[in-house]
Amino acid sequence: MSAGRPLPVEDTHCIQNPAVDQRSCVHLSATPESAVSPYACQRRTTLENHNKIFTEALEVLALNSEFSGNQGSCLGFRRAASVLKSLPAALRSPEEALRLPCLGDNSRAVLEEICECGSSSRVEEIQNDQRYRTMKLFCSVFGVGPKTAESWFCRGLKTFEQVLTEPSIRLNRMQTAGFLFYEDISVPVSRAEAAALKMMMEEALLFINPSATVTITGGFRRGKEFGHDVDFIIKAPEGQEDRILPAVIKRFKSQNVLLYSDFQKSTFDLRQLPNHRFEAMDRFSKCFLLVKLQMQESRTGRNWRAVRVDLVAPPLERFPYALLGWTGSTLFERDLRRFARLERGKLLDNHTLYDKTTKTFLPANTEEDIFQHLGLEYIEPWQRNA
Ligand code: DCT
Ligand code: MG
Repeated sequence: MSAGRPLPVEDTHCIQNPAVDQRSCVHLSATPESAVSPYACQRRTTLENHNKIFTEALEVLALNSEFSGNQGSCLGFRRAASVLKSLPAALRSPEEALRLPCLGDNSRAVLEEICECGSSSRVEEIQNDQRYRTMKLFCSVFGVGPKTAESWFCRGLKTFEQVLTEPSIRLNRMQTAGFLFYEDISVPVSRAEAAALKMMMEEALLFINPSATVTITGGFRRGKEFGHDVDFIIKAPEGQEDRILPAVIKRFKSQNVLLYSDFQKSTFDLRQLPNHRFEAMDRFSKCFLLVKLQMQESRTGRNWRAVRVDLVAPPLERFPYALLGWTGSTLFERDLRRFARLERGKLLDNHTLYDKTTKTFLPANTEEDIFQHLGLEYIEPWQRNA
């Protein structure tokens, strides 16, 4: 919960109102067609953002709250930005925002100032703040999260050089790779590069098990042109899922294209109920890789660049839940789960959907089945950019 003025925090909404679909929606105009739901999974959010000037400012505030360990405030600003991203047109006045859900007083104050002055003094102050700038720089390294970044900042470190020459700092394997390939990893991955990586994956699967298939998930499945990594989900024949990723890693190693790998063995249990904590990772077999992608020419003078690749291999029967979870966006997924729990009495995560009333697991062959179980209109992947 935020330390200062309370912001809209998760789960405060509609607890007593099971008919949220109609009643909790806020109307932009008098017609019900323009109602905006407080749940991202009831909004269609494409990549066409008409309110960038506001959403970029709110995202700076969200990141600043995250760096301060203020999760409630961070989520409040992210939700506000997400609502604005879903609008079919730019906000014309701060008064319009009064009719929108998820916009707390702090978010509204920022919108007002931007409408009046063209920018937010609070956002500018944050962007010039040494702590914020240093935390952002450190967190841009693969393997460095806000806690590590903060501990480095609190020791007076402000540059990569200072971190790398500080004798008391011991980098882990991931961070070492992060610094080693920083130049490559900090350049966004293009859709064409993601397609080239998919071909590498397909070649590896053809060698390992020709019945296995691979699908791009994450931002690229939502239509993004660039991403910080490429996310893949593997559909393996029944009972084969736990063998696939170690075999892919072995194949990439033998081809000398693997720069780093962190394989996480499956701890998946058929009978386990969905996890209440959104932040908890799923229990499927997965790996986080740094892969060499062949290129014609490179800024670094080599004929390859390092790219981050995440792979997940769920059991066949759980594929639709995993695909839905790994497609994102993060806020869309968070709201799907929140909606399931608060509005439908169901528990959802990347593994399964559980009905608390009937105490049953609900089967799904497709993502559409999951939306149907939840009584939600189907939202296409390219409309999940919440
Ligand atoms: N995800 C998940 N469990 C994990 C990791 C990710 O459910 N352990 C989900 C959340 C979003 C999606 O997978 C992809 O994650 P990211 O790559 O972090 O997000 P993105 O939307 O693909 O962003 P980018 O385009 O920058 O890669
Ligand atoms: Mg991604």
